[in-house]
Amino acid sequence: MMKLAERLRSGETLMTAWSSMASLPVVDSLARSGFDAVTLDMQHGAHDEASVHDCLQPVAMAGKGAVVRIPVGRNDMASRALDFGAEAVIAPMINSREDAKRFAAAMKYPPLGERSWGPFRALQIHGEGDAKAYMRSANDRTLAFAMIETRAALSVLADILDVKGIDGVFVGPSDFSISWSGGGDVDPHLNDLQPALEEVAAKAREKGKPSGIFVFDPARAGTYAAMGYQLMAITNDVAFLNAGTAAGLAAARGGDAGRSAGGGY
Ligand code: 3PY
Ligand code: MG
Repeated sequence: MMKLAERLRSGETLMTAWSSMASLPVVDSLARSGFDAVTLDMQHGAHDEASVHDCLQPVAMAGKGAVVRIPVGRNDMASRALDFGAEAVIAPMINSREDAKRFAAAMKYPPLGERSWGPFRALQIHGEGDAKAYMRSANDRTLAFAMIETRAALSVLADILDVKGIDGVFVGPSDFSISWSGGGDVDPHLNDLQPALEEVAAKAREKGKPSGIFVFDPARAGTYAAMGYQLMAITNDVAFLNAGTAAGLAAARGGDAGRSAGGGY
C-alpha cells in the first residue's frame, strides 16, 4: 500500500508529522495520530540507518505515507531509504541541476536513474508480492523531493524542476532565510522571503509537480496551502512535546485551568 504519490498527484493537501527523536514508540504514536504521513529526519534529527529501517515499519503498518529526509549529499541513503520502505525522500540543499540529477539517479531505476536492486524490506512491509511489478512501478510511485532553501536553488528552480526523476520540491524556510539575508538572520517567517516562497509553489505547479514546505508555525499552514503547497510538515515531535508540556504545566499551575488541559485518562 503505497499511495503518497497518488494522493499528491490527485491534488490533495497532506500533513506530515516530523520525527526528530529517533524513537520507535514516538514514531508509532505519530503514525497512529491524524497525520497523513510521518517523515523521519536524518539531517537534523537523530535518525540513523538503523532507526530509519525500524521506524518505517509502524508508519507503513498504520497506512501512512513513509518519508525520509536524508543528510546533505547522502544519495546512497536515498536508495537505502527506498529499500527500507520509504515512499518519498527529501534531499536537503539541492542547489544546482547537477545536485538534482545525482539525487534523482539514486532514486530511480533505469532508464531514469541508476538505483540498484534490493527493496526486500519495502516489499515486505508494503505487502507487495510481485517484485517485477514493484520494479516497473517504483519510479512512478516513489517521490524524490529536492529541497529549495537557498538563493542559488531559487535561481535555477526551473532547471531543478525539469530534471527527470525529480518529482517535487520541498522548501526549508529557515535555511532559506539565512541565505536570503546573507547570513544576517534566521527566521522562517521573514517578510522579505514570502514572495520567494510563493514563487516556488507557483513554478512547481506550472511544471505539474507537487511542492512541500516545513511549517514552523502550524497556524501558517493555510497560508502555504493557498500559495499552492501540498505537503506540509507540521513542526516536529520535539516542538510538540515542548508545547504540550508547557501548556500542561501552565494549566496545572493555574489551578482550575488544569482541568481543561488533561483528559488523557
Ligand atoms: C529549513 O527550514 O531549513 C529546514 O530544512 C526545515 O527542516
Ligand atoms: Mg534546511
